[in-house]
Amino acid sequence: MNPDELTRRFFLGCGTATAAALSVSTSRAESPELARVLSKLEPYFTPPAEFQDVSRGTPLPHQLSAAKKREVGMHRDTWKLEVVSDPDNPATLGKPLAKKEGTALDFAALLALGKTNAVRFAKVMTCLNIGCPLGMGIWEGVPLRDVLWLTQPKANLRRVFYHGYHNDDPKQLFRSSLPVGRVLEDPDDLPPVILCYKLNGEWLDSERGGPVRIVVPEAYGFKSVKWLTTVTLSNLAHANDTYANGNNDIDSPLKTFAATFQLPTEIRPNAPIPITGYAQVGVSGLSKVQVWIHPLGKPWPEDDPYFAKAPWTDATILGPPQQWGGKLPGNAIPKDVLGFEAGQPKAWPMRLAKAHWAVLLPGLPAGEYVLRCRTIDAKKQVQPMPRPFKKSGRCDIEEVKIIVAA
Ligand SMILES: Nc1nc2c(c(=O)[nH]1)N[C@H]1C(S)=C(S)[C@@H](COP(=O)(O)O)O[C@H]1N2
Ligand SMILES: [Mo]
Repeated sequence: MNPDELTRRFFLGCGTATAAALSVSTSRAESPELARVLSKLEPYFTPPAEFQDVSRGTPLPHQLSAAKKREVGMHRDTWKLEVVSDPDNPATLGKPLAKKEGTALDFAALLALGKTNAVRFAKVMTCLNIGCPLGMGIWEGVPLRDVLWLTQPKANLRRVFYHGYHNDDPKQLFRSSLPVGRVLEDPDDLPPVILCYKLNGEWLDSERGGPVRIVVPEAYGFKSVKWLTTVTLSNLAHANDTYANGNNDIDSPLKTFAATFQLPTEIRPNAPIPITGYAQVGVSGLSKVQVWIHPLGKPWPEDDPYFAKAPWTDATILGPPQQWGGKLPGNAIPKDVLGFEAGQPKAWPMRLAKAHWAVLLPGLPAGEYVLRCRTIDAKKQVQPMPRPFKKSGRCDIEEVKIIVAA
């Protein structure tokens, strides 16, 4: 990034910054310390090949041979989606999409729906059990409800289950589910649940779950099942997700939290300390990122486990980047991305996405310290609240040891 771009992003910060705060930002943005760390920021969107992979399976489905992938439908030419009634809790369907009836949906039919109905939206993919997001992308596909309606459901439909190719081994089944209402309607301005076939403008590759995966905008990764083969429409009244094993809270929408990027390795005494990081912006949005440095080992009152009484310093939330990264075609935001207009976000920071932040802290005497960062969401809830439990998604206040030495 060039220095003007850095200054501009730093400047723009959150739209609510006051004049006084901005003048502080300007002088900080000009500091060489901050410029150096800002120039090393990750791109906003992740190139598809650089997403982290946490898929299960032996062998991993995306590592099967090209011939095997073709055979089992993990190729655009052979992919078939079944949308059928649950034999144990039947939904009443006029026309199931089933292989044996020759009515399963193929890729050409999905794309034909996409011609008029495709949607695109930005979303960060995060595993409920891993601290950092796996990647940030623009996901594109057909709303699942458009395919669901092809089955002419009449009644007795309460839950939608779905799973992907799992080596024909029941033990490897990875299944997730949603209440039918979430599939049919989008509450709270959320994008629809989609049958996704493109990421950052390119066909969804095999490692990311191609040819087709589910993407649930507001959910953690386990709801976004890869190598999709089967949707089961059911009258069961509750979830049956594979991820319910392992004590996971499977109804948890994305949380807001902050984390730092790598800190400078050498911090000299009394030299200003530049810090950058990202925030995941969950369903409750993001209003602030704050940091606090405390001497290592110095006690903190036990009745304040979330450090609410600490002297936190506001960081600057960086504005939208000029270069979005992610290997987007033509290096630009594609047309008609939900939440964007003329290639620019309508609101910032964007929900269900990432935001970058930076701050320059005053120097410290030699010693060992703990750096903490936290978010305050758009509803004024302070991390790790309002949902501090680990098994509903990571949101612990990050603690990083820093050493200031001559
Ligand atoms: N078929 C299938 N889909 C899956 C999984 C899997 O193991 N098999 N893992 C899930 C989990 S736990 C996560 S966090 C996301 C990760 O998405 P990614 O591998 O594209 O980063 O995929 C989800 N979809
Ligand atoms: Mo996950």
